[in-house]
Amino acid sequence: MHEMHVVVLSGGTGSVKLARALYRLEQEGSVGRSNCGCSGRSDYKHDERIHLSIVCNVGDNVWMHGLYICPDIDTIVYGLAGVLDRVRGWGIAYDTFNCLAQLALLEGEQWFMLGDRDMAMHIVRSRMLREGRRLCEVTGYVCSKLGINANVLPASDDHVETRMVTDRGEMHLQEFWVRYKGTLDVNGVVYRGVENARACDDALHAVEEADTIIIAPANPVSSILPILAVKELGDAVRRARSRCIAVSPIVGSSPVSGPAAKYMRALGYDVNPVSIACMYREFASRLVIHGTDEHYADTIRGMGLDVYTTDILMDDEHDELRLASYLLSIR
Ligand code: FO1
Repeated sequence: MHEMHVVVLSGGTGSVKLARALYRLEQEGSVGRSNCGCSGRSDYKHDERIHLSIVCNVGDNVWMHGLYICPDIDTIVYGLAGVLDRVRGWGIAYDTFNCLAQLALLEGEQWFMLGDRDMAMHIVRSRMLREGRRLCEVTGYVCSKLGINANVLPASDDHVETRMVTDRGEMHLQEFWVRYKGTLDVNGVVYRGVENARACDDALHAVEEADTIIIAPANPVSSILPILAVKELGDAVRRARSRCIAVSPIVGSSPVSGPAAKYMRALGYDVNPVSIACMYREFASRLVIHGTDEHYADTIRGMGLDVYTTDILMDDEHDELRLASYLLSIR
């Protein structure tokens, strides 16, 4: 049976919904379920097996307390392992924060919430990195320990840092978003270190071998463009443009979640699906937009992309599977 190689370019909180649905389809194999509604399997049938690789943004990685935190990688890992806190969209469900409380006693107020169980991930990762292991090896290792059967790959093993240029100066994305709660005015965004970053070999290989590349409905500025700014990866996706489908993270004039609107405006874009087409047109040949945005379709087609309209909102597991299945059907 033919295996369909699917690559997802992924950020964190929004992307994990699509990633875990594709993962579920991968795990179920090609054998769909009958319509009894009682097997716990998804309703969707495919005649091919899926081989899934998720290429994760690394621009929001940050060193804290001597530990290397990779929020987008971890959100995907926890999502696929079934332990993600679905309300927050990051960290482990039911985690406690005792270590952080003790850190606050010793070092003063902490603005970045690291859970006790989550901390174990950062301790293991940081130790392995200090021993000279690459981030992709470390990620593969923790995935195997957590029983994840998909390739979760960092875009790069090198440190790239998404930094916001604000009136208070340039700062790490986490500082802007978490410490200052996204309240400062943004004048620009830079991906520090990206010029010298090499693509993770496995991520590059996955993109080159992919039958379908899906750009997840993620923040284009802080999640997807930092992946594509890694030169070798961006070039590989450009070469695979005809096989690349992007899902708009914008419905009407608002992002489905998060600060995408603020970041897009900072880069001079209006907030609508046409701007998403503009940002991705060199990388993707197709854009999936929400049904109510049909009126943008002709403009986007005029920009050289095929347009598909469907319900792109993912409020529950059923929505996630529906969108994942739809994307596989239009490849
Ligand atoms: N987001 C917050 O808004 N506040 C936090 O304290 C916070 C802690 C945190 C810890 C680990 C982790 O993996 C993610 C965390 N996030 C937190 C999410 C993160 O800041 C962003 O949502 C992502 O970087 C954006 O993709």
